[in-house]
Amino acid sequence: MNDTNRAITLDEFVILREKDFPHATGDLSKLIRDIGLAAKIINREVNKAGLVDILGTTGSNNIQGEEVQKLDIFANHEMISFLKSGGQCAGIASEEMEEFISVDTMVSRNAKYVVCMDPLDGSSNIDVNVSIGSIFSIYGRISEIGPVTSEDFLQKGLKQVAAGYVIYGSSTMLVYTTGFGVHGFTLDPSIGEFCLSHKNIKIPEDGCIYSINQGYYAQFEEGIKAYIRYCQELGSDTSRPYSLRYIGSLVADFHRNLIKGGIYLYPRTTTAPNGKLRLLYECNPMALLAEQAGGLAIDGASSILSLQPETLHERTPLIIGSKRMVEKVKEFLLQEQEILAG
Ligand code: P6P
Repeated sequence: MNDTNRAITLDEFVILREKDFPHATGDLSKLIRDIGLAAKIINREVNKAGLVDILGTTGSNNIQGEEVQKLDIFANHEMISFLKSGGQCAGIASEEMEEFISVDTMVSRNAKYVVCMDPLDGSSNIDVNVSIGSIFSIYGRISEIGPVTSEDFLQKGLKQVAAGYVIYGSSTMLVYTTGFGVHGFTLDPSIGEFCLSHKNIKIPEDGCIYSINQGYYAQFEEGIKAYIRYCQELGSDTSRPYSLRYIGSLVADFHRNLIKGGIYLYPRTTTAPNGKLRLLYECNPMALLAEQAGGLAIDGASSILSLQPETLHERTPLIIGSKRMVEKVKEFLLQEQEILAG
């Protein structure tokens, strides 16, 4: 709260935080506000999905071979529309589009930023009323002016200038970072504004919740199997057995762990050797948020943020959450490597 003890809106907050950037022009603030506007429209449709003909699938599959939900397409369209009209985004890469697009309008073609996004993650949960989310990652473009290039998008996660997500849950929240802490805003429907509700979020260093699809247990590498067994054992030194919580929605599982402490794992499997989650618009933004909040994010061995993307939709294993818990997984994986090395 500020001295007038009223809520601080997202728009006010991003303007106030421009002082974090000595040469701020306000462009990044405008871009984050544009994403907030799109999120309000998506939220409206997500909240009434059961009432209108927007549930269900489009009957088509996306480039990942996954059934495309009508709300996926709607969310992608709305995000693109607001990013285009806002004038701060020169190009967009999306889970819903095979190729990136240049925003070739007078105001945008020389804009400073590009956006990678998963406009609606976890959309298979829409029809059963489980929390879903939008994920975004913002980079400074490398090309100077004109149409964007793949180089503008294929940047390491540590180069992100901002990242965040919107969770459409029991309440709708926007959580973001520009590299100066992680801040959460809750949508107040009575005024249609995201209001600061969680300033400078820090993930607990340890936790007692683990999120993983144990249905793939037989396909995991031995180190991951050993960690799962560790979570399930009685442990005098820690609060084990941990609780298994797996929503099937990365944003929802991540958000719970961010607030309460915990770990989310989507490791490689024998049938998905690079895991399922995409580096550019799922893992990198979540990894920046995790590290800014004091947590860790690895692919098993390396920091997610250090990975050099080669293609727009490449996948990576993801182990993300409370620092101590991620470090424990790394220990088990290192032990497995030592055993294999004989
Ligand atoms: P599985 C949703 O499709 C998603 O990308 C994440 O949000 C979620 O955590 C994961 O996939 C669920 O995948 O294979 O466990 O159904």
